[in-house]
Amino acid sequence: MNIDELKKRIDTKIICKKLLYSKELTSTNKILYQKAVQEKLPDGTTLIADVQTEGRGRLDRKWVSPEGNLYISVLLRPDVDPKNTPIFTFLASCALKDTFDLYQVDSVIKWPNDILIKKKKIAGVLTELKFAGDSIDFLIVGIGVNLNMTLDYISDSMPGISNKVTSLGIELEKKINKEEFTASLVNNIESFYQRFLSKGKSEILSEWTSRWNSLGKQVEIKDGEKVYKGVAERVDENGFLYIKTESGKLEKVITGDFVF
Ligand code: BT5
Repeated sequence: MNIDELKKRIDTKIICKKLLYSKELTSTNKILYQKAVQEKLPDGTTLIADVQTEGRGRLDRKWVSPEGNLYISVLLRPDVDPKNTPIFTFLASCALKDTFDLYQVDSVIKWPNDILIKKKKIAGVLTELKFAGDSIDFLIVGIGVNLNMTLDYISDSMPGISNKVTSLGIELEKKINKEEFTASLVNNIESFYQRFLSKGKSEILSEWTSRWNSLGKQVEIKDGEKVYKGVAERVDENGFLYIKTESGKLEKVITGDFVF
């Protein structure tokens, strides 16, 4: 990543005001978390890496992180109840969706943290938090976006899921300019974070819901061995998904993976 090029394109007051960069590290979420524990980093501090050797998904899953893609983590210090943390995953998803829209690709938000194109995963969000007593000390919102991963790389390195993964470069059949994509993502994160600061979490939830195309549709979610099937009724401020099953029962789903 050319950081000077990136900075030229960023127009923000909070996000990236402090910008950290590494060519290679274990995980941007892990390293930013460790730094934030050691020193008082300001709201919006951002860490970007070109390669991650231990990129993480939820539940300690692996996030495949070769050179060419985007790995970015943003530290936030919002004044919210820890149980509302998923709002920041939604905030990142809104920013991602609006960025993909600029590239005129049809991206789809999947609850709770995926962005898909043509039913293939192109980006994921991992939000982690540090408590200070009963409240939040800080949050780390980590975003991975497949920008320039090739079909060959995907089929060689991602056995089992290679037909469920894509990159923006594959979709648009061209090399994606990382600085350009990253700057518009950062600018969009800033805009949603500013809206959160002025209007609160319900604003983000409604922005997310308006971009979520599963509302009112039949969905199937797998949570370990349990499978929930039904119509997606709504998502609340704690990130829970409510599904109306065939029997008419309203099920609350706390976490899980879309079956797609
Ligand atoms: C996620 O987890 O989707 C969250 C991914 C967050 C990654 C970012 S990169 C910057 C920051 N630093 C980190 O260490 N992490 C964050 P989850 O919903 O659990 O999905 C993980 C699953 O996605 C894996 O088990 C694979 O099936 C699949 N997967 C792994 N790498 C992928 C990739 N590059 N593209 C698409 N799917 C992938």
